[in-house]
Amino acid sequence: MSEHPNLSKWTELAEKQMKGKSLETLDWTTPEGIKVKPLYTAEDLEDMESVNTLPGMEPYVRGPMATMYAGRPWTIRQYAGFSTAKESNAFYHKALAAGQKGLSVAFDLATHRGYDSDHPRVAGDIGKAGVAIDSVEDMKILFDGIPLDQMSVSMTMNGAVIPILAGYIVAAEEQGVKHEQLSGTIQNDILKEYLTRNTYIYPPEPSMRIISDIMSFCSSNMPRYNTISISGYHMMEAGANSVLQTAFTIADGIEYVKAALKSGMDIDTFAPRLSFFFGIGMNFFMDIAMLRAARFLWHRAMSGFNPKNPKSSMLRTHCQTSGWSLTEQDPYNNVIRTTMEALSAVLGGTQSLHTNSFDEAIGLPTDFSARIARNTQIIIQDESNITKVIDPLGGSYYLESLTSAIIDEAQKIIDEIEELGGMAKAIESGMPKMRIEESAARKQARIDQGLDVIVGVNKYQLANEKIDFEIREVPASVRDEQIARIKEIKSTRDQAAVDKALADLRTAAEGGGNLLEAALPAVRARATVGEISDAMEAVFGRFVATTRCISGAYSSEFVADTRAIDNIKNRTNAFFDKQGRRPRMLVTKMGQDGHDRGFKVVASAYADLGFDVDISPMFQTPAEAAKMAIENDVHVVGASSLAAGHKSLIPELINELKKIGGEDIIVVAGGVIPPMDYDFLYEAGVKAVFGPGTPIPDSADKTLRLLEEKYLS
Ligand code: DCA
Repeated sequence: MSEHPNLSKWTELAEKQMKGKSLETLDWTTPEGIKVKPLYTAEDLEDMESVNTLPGMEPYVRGPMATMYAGRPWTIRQYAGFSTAKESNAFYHKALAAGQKGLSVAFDLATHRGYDSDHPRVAGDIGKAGVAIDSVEDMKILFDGIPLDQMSVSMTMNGAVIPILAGYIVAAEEQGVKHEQLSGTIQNDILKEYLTRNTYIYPPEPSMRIISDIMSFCSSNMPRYNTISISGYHMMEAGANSVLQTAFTIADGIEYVKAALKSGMDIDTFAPRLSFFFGIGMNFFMDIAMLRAARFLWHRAMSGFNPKNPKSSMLRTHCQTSGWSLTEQDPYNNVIRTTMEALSAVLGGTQSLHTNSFDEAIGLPTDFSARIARNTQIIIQDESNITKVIDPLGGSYYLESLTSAIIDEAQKIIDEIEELGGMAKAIESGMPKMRIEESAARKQARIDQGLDVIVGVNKYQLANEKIDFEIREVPASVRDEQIARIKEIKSTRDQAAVDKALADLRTAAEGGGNLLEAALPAVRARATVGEISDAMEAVFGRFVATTRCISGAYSSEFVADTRAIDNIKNRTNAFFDKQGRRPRMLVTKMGQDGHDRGFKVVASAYADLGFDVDISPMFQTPAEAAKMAIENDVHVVGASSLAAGHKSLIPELINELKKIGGEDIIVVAGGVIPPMDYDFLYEAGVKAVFGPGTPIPDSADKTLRLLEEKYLS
């Protein structure tokens, strides 16, 4: 008979197998700062508050529903949208026929920021990173043949949330669907926009009011509708580790609850329809634990508001696999990454899931890549038998320990935020943004040193990268089509009715009523998204963020081998000795692309490497970026593009530079740029293109070489 497990005997045996090396060398500290041992046992679970609970019961660690997937699997909900409403509608029909269960609409950046497609600021953005919607006529086409009383529709919209939600409601009315029949989710999470995603329009205070107005309207008129999707996803994509993602997301949730209570609502009227959205990365067990910990923390936080309805403290969430973890190099590896991340979300107990397409680091998903992404979920649901048992990892010594560790670490940050006066105040102080950026810079440094392995990027790279699949491109004609439709709508509508409705909306914005309710007549009268946004902007103003950047985090992660960064530092110093100033670079983002992780990480890392770095505000036009480059007398401009605007915005920048005497300024580009577009950019005058996954010392080396050739040879 085998002996009863005995930990000290195991230690003895393991140490023997370590041949003299200490067992502690097998410990690993995660990016969250959590120490992970090579073995967990029952001893680790003693006195742990979060173990030994049941699904569907407080504190919901094991899932919000009693039967979870054994009763009903999660919703396969793929986030999609591109080009025109007609093209996106056709894509949705195909996806639903092939097994997708819920819709999730991606809007283009112009729509997010409340600009109609004919606005000059957004010429490079129309239909690129999502579908272009200018009026309810576009909304009706988007949902043509999709019965809105039966299909739950999620819409990722935060900035222009009033005209878009009103557009969806009116499109449903015109399908004969009543408000109370509508089910779905609006993202409506503005705090994280100031923190990471940047598709805000108005300043924080009126934006928080918009959220309360939506909660209030929906709780009275649309009881099946989730009024917010409190999102950590974008924080993860911006570089937040799992503890930061959990803490900031829960803290955002607490802030929304406080705002709704302050506006006079009863907790149980709105809290059951708060929902969440988490990003799932490649740290497999960590992110399973994260979802379990988040449910515990939300229940704990909500208990403080004394709800009567148990649903008020039940965290229900959508998850998305990480776009950031996808690589342009050896891209079929992304199928495997997404499968791992999907499993993590499912084992963590998500209610709804988006799995990314493998080509997303290169371009927009095609029908082919979208099918693989969707089938990843269908195969897990239908072939693997994973759905048969609820929270199958519950009780795992390791997983429960991780769950408890995340609870403890995230709670400390939540408490810190409470001390600062809540999340809105914390965001004002810059604390969460700095923490996320620091986490991102450290992660980049670990990747650049090969400490965090990414197959195909810093290990087992392919000698010859070859794209052997189709890439979807959105034609520039989408903008012309949208402009033509706006013209037609404006010429056929009752202008007096539009003017009155917009005036009434302005009055509501000034304090006289619910904004969503006031926007409905304007939408019915065919006012456009831009006009409705402008009416509110006239009262609220438009928010402009200040762009700040951290320093020191990137280079301080280089401890083992500093040769790559020392080489660059020596050369920037040599440049200074010969030129009397450091190589100076403007890092900029043009168009409405709000992804700021890449350009922030590049800016802070280049500064650590001895460059003088200027960082432009977000949402620049090419002319504004060129002007800033001249004014700051830079040697080089680095343009970051992640939203498919590179082919119009970057050549325009070069033209604008030429126009104002900046033809000498070197332009380099980075971001999600398909390799087949590189030559186009080189011909336009771009001197180097850095795709996703380029190690920073490599891009800095190449940029510096361009400068050395020009100025030092
Ligand atoms: N037994 C019985 N009923 C169940 C079970 C079960 N095991 N599981 C789910 N259900 C019910 C739910 O209670 C719900 O009914 P309700 O509307 O009457 O409350 C219905 O089935 C749908 O399930 P749910 O878990 O709410 O799934 P979704 O409708 O897909 O909603 C949620 C998921 C996260 C709450 C939502 O906010 C969402 O879809 N978010 C997506 C956000 C998104 O797409 N973002 C894109 C970036």
